[in-house]
Amino acid sequence: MRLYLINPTNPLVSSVKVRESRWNRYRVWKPLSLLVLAGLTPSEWEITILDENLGVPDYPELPRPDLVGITAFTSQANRAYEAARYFRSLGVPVVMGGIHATMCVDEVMERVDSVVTGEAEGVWPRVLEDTRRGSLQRRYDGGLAEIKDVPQARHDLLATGYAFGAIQTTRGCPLNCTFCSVTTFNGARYRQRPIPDVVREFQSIPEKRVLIVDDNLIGTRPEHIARAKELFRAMAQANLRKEWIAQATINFADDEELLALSAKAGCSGVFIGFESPTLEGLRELGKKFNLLKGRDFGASVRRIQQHNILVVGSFIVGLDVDKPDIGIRIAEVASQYGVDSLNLLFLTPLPGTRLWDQMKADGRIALDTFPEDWKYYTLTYPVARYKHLSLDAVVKEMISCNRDFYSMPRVLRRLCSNVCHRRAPLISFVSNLSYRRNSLLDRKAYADFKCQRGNRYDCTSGM
Ligand code: B12
Ligand code: SF4
Repeated sequence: MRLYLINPTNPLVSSVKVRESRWNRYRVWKPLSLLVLAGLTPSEWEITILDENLGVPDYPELPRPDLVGITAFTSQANRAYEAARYFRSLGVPVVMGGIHATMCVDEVMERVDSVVTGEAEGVWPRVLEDTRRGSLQRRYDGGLAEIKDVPQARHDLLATGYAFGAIQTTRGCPLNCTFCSVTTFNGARYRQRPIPDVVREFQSIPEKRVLIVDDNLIGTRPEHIARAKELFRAMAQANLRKEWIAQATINFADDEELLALSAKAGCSGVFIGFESPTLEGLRELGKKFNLLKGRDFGASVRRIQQHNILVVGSFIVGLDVDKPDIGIRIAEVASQYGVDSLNLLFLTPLPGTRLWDQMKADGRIALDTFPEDWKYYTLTYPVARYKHLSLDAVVKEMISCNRDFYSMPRVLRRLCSNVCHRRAPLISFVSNLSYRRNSLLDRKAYADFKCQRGNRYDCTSGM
């Protein structure tokens, strides 16, 4: 039995534009969901993973499969439907799963033969067995998996073409920020994989550099942090010889032992959501964790960097509290905090989030011709009506923030500082150049976007 697992591309995502910016070669990430599905697949299936981010295959040239499985974030949904249409026209059954299929079941049901909602561990073997018997069901619900059932991902199947491998060590997040779908999808209970499983899987990853995809690697409670320390000790002891990057909340900086152990285990960078430079902004987003009284973000960033760990700071523009000049303010605050790279995103209502429900109720979702408009839900296009910022204004804030933070003098200043402190200067420099180049590409993309979609914002600004 032949199985194709497809990761659809979205050409509007700047980090997959490898031809336009060679720095993006370092930012095409492995579709871990498909490696996990492959790990759940019995050996009688011959599996091919087709990651369209490395180039869309010439499907008619490929042998006919017995089943096609497609994953998709919301921003990939359109391309997922195109691929599904093609294979269904050949009479090949198509099953779709992942976050978009879970949040928009009805839309997806209309376009594929079968939908898997939730995490796949509990149901994927049954999907395959039903396919083999010719009795594929219309819908399977995996719900939340038992964390011990998460298999070893098949890292051997996509062994070339990427700068980073990928692994997951925990699922779920208790924080439930308004704009984020993780708590709805993976649950509020923080589930941690058994440490020996994680170490064994790490050892099977061919790349030297690895992205740990966890939404919050260390968790929030003392028992989570204790487990993170245990994991880091085990990783150091296993002498993995890997450098890895991960996502964490700012409490990562609060525990010296945790920082030292993570560095020893190979941590070279963390991605931290600061989200807003103002308290009102943090309150609006429900980012309770960053509201800790008396927290000095600059000092927190420095404590992390002292362990030779780079910090990428993520911020969001377009909050109800954001007024003109928020872009420059974010660039200044990010520089004050001393982050090594800045990732600025538009506030985007993603289906299944509290923000979606609120904006929908308020009639503020500007791009709502679905599924066509999903391609703009990359967080790099303004898809909503913002309270104090028109379409032009919010785009201007994005551009001015990136122009300021990634101006050449600032990039070089950060490079010098990282060289002086021997803090992964090369990685940081490449990351800065990649963000800089992508922000230039995005500027061009906004002009095209405005021509094609600008009329949809008629009632923006000063709502
Ligand atoms: C790693 C990651 C990335 C990587 C992507 C790597 C890749 N190609 O997969 C990068 C950094 C590139 C990325 C980019 C983006 N991401 Co992202 N990302 C994640 C993250 C943190 C982990 C994903 C992951 O690997 N999980 C581990 C695997 C094992 O879990 P999984 O994907 O859920 O798969 C399981 C099930 O969903 C299911 N399943 C999945 N696919 C399929 C397919 C079939 C056939 C079946 C049966 C089952 C199935 O089975 C799997 C095992 O249980 C998630 C958060 C999260 N917790 O999922 C956000 C997340 C998926 N990202 C999100 C977003 C918004 C984006 C961006 C749009 C914006 C951004 N800049 O962050 C871009 C879009 C890129 C694009 N190409 O369009 C949102 C998506 C929400 C949505 N409705 O789409 C999430 C949920 C985060 C959030 N805050 O809400 N992301
Ligand atoms: S943004 Fe981060 S902290 Fe907030 S709910 Fe999502 S994963 Fe958790």
